[in-house]
Amino acid sequence: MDRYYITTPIYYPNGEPHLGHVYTTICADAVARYHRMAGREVFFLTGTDEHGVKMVNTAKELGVEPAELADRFSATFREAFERLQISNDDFIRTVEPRHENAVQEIVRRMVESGDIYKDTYTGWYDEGEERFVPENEAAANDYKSDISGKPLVRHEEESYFFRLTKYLPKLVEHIETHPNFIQPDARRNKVLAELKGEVSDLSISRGSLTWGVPMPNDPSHVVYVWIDALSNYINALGYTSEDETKFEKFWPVSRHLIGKEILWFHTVYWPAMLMSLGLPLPQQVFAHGWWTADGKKMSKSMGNFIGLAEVEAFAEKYSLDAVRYYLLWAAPFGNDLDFSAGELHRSYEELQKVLGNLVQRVLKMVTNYRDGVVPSGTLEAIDTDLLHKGRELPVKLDAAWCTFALQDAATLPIELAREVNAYIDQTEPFKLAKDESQAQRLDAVLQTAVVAVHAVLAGLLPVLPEKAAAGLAQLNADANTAIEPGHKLGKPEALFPRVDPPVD
Ligand code: ME8
Repeated sequence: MDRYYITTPIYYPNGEPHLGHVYTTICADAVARYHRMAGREVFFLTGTDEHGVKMVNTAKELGVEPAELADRFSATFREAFERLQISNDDFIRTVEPRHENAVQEIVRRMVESGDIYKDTYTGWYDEGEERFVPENEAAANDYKSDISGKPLVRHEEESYFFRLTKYLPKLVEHIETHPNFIQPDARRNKVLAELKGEVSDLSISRGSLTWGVPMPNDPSHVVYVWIDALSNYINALGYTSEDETKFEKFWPVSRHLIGKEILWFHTVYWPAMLMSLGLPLPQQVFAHGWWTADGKKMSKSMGNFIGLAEVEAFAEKYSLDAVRYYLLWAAPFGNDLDFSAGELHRSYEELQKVLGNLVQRVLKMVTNYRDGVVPSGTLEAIDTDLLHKGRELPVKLDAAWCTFALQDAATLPIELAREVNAYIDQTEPFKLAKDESQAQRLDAVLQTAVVAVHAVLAGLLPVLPEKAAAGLAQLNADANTAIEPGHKLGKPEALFPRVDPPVD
């Protein structure tokens, strides 16, 4: 069986999740649901990244220990994802022994291959983003963070380094010969251009920190964020543990879905680390865009985000499925997006008017004219055309899901629903029903419409798991049912009740 491994970033549990975290997780969830439905063996991983300065600083501000902060908000993320019906197969926390042991073993192996050495590091440091900023970039940004605008801090300390530069030629070659490795294309080109500039070895430890995984060769240092965080993707599969079955199954058939701000780490540090371990590289890293507010990235450090409570209030008002639809619908996947309650409402109305009404309309006609039983008629060109489009939908959807064209994946079935509505307007079954001599024609139209509606609903299942399943239940069917003449339909019920527009 085909295997498919998809991951989200592991999130910092230094506060509640916000729209950005929910976005990546819901997108990954939809992809995971699609591939499961397509019969693939899927492993979907998310989790929390609990070590590092960011956690220590927030803990200090709140007057708690980092471990307490991590426990509290990691649970908040996990519970939020449960309420949002995320179908992850695992949730990894970087404070778990399974992760910490693996990080130590990974560093041990890197030390053994001669890829780790001790030196002094001096440089500009962005505390919000937890990274050293190269001199030229720091100068270009007036020694301020390009994300938060806060001043960069001068750092000098003893540190262990990873020989990143040793792997750069091999990495550039890999990126150039595997065009799908980094997507979208524009982002790949940016990484390649930066790789051709100045890149230095990577500082991977801190002596000044105690909140982290101790370096196995020198416990006075802790492993610094990126080796700790990135290795979660293989540690969750049991890499270096006694049971590597999952690792053998799901590595490297992996796709990392991330926000664009962490693309460099995922496409430069992570592959180099894997090369040092002698492991194959993941199949793809896909970087999506940012939800912005007034043109700035929504983030915890900026405090300008739509929080979990707001997301859940929208789900309460419109249904969770409608929020999922909006997130995928709002922009081509990969682009930045701007949250708007008015646009969310507009996308809901699309579901209501195009999809909800269609399902009602077709079910009611079959109930009223044919006692709810799917008839059989002689098909004309207009019917077979529509049926052909219904059969093409899964092919188009597979291409969309496999290339992370998630906006298309959400809207292609709705486009078909629009065509079914147009087909009904054109064939006018309500008029045919009034003319006994048109009974056979009516049979063909109703039969065609039901089959097409079934295709629409089946195609929407990964995006609207509840609503599409409810629609299918009204058809007395599931995604795999072949709608044959004689099939008895269920009762029509409104899928998308009327909701008041937002007041501005
Ligand atoms: O970076 N728009 O964690 P994090 C879209 N722990 N997506 C957004 C977003 C926004 N405005 N804000 C956040 C970390 N995200 C590290 C990752 S991975 C080995 C370690 C999403 O809590 C997006 O997926 O800051 C982004 O990459 C992630 O949350 C960052 O979450």
